Amino acid sequence: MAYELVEVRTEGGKVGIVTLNRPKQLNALNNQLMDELGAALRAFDADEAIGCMIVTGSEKAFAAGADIGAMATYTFADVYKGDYITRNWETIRSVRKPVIAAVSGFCLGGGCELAMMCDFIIAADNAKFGQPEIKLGIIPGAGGTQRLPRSVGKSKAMDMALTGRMIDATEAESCGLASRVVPLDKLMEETLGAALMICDYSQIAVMAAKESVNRSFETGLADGVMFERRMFHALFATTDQKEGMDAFVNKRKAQFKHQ
Ligand code: CO8
Repeated sequence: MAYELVEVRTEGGKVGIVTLNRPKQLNALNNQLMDELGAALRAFDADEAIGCMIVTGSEKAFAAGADIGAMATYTFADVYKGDYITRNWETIRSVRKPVIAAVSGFCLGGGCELAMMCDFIIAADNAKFGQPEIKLGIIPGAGGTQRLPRSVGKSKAMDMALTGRMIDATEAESCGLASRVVPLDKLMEETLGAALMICDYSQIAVMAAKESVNRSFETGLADGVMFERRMFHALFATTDQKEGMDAFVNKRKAQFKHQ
């Protein structure tokens, strides 16, 4: 696929990086951009050489939300029947390898929802998160009212969804929305460091860890713990488990084969 609104590259042959690229619109998300993002992530997910992905934006904006100009004239019938603003929004959920959001600048509305669909968020110190849809006479439509409270708790999620106020990177980290905050000029270095670290672990164990953590959002504790237990048991069938434990016992670095 030819990419216009995202830039796609790899780092070290194993990290797939997708950079949202509509700078004049602060990376506002439209159908074309979401199609391209979905295609890029699916292609990386299917690529044996890729172990982790990063979604990022510009210094000024990760993404300032869905494209308001494009949405402004839609009717209920358009959005309910059609594919207008729903296309590829859930693609990230079907990606089995880890996806890290590297967020700088505005991360608002659909942009914040997109970041929350990634597996974790590393925020630059200039990042600003918010769900300002209420100011437009709508509510979040891509998981903001569902993933945000699971991430930051009811009170802050309500505060953000009902007032539309933005929170800065420090507040985002302290409430659990972002996993860490780093200086803006270190954002890609830090995120790449995390991604490369993940790539060097057993890909099967990494995928299993992701699947298990995600299961905690879909199920009760007893079922979740049993799911985790079975995944844990299954990993003893991998060559990588033998390698990881043998390497520890013999005080050497593990060389995982992803098998
Ligand atoms: N859509 C379209 N264009 C945008 C958007 C947007 N979300 N955000 C910014 N832009 C454009 C501006 O119109 C402007 O364009 P122009 O130069 O042609 O006038 C350009 O980007 C720069 O923006 P500003 O001049 O406003 O820059 P400021 O630095 O003054 O302000 C802000 C930056 C605070 C980010 C401001 O632009 C803003 O408030 N943007 C809108 C934020 C917003 O409301 N986001 C939520 C949108 S609704 C949504 O995301 C719902 C998602 C539902 C998903 C459903 C899927 C199923």
